[in-house]
Amino acid sequence: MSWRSWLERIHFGSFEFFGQTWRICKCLNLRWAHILTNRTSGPTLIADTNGRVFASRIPPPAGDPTYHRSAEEAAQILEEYRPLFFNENKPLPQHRRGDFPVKAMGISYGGGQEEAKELYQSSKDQELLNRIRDMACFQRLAGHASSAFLTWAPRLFSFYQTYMKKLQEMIPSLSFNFWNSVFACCTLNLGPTTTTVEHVDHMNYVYGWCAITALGNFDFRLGGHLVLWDLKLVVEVPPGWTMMIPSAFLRHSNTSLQPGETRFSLTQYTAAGLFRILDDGGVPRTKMTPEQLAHAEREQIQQITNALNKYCTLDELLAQA
Ligand SMILES: O=C(O)CCC(=O)C(=O)O
Ligand SMILES: [Fe+2]
Repeated sequence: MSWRSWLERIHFGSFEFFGQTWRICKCLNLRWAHILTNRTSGPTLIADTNGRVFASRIPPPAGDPTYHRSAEEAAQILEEYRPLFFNENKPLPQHRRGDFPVKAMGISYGGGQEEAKELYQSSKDQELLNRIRDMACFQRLAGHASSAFLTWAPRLFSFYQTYMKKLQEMIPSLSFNFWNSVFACCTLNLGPTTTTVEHVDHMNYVYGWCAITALGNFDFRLGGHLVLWDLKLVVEVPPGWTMMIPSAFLRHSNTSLQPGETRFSLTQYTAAGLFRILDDGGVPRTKMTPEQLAHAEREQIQQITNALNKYCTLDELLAQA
């Protein structure tokens, strides 16, 4: 089944409201969406009609109050570092996802790059990012999201793990952001009021999970929800909680915050291009002969057809528990 026909099975209509941050009351007034409230302290799994778990909401580790402190500390650091990354006198670099500064770090491939490499940073930014990477609070958040990935999508996780191992063998000089996370890249959404407008993260691996950890000081019942447009779902995501979604094809955005609140987020993901260049044996498509290119494209179509099987069903997950 192609991803398009699969998506058609789980969504019921589409709405085109580009470039706007929605207030939660606006979504409710339309009686358009289901609200996924947060009355549980456990994970919430989102599955399709065949029981395949394709997204999840992950709480902080149970019975560990220190995790919450790490989440608070990470938010404070992002607030403190924002002016160090971005000079207030200069216009902020624009991006598709909203009106807030972002800083991406990690390994990527795509957009005409010759080979997989670490994202370019100025030496000043690299120094600041290295400091962030070394902080225990960020390592904890990153590692927790990665282990939730292993728990709730073990086949997809092991696909990532195998490819990241191959990548390291191909280019041993590459260094990963976090020793305890399978993701190759991350973005710090620096707020101080991070709310995205409707978008997809089209560079990410199409079935892959993007881990979005919400941070800051906001009332999650009133704002900062993650709106999953194709699913007609508005999800409460408290600070310290993580949403895992296939962000390359589920359209998503956030609802707006209350005055005076702050919100940041840490997203972790792996670019589709990294998987592709590994499948292509490290040869960029622009350098392939027509025969090699045709072969690579045939293989890629086969990969996409198999990709849905990387999600596990609820029954499979229960059987492993
Ligand atoms: O902060 C969030 O909840 C969403 C972040 C996001 O979608 C992104 O950075 O691409
Ligand atoms: Fe996104």
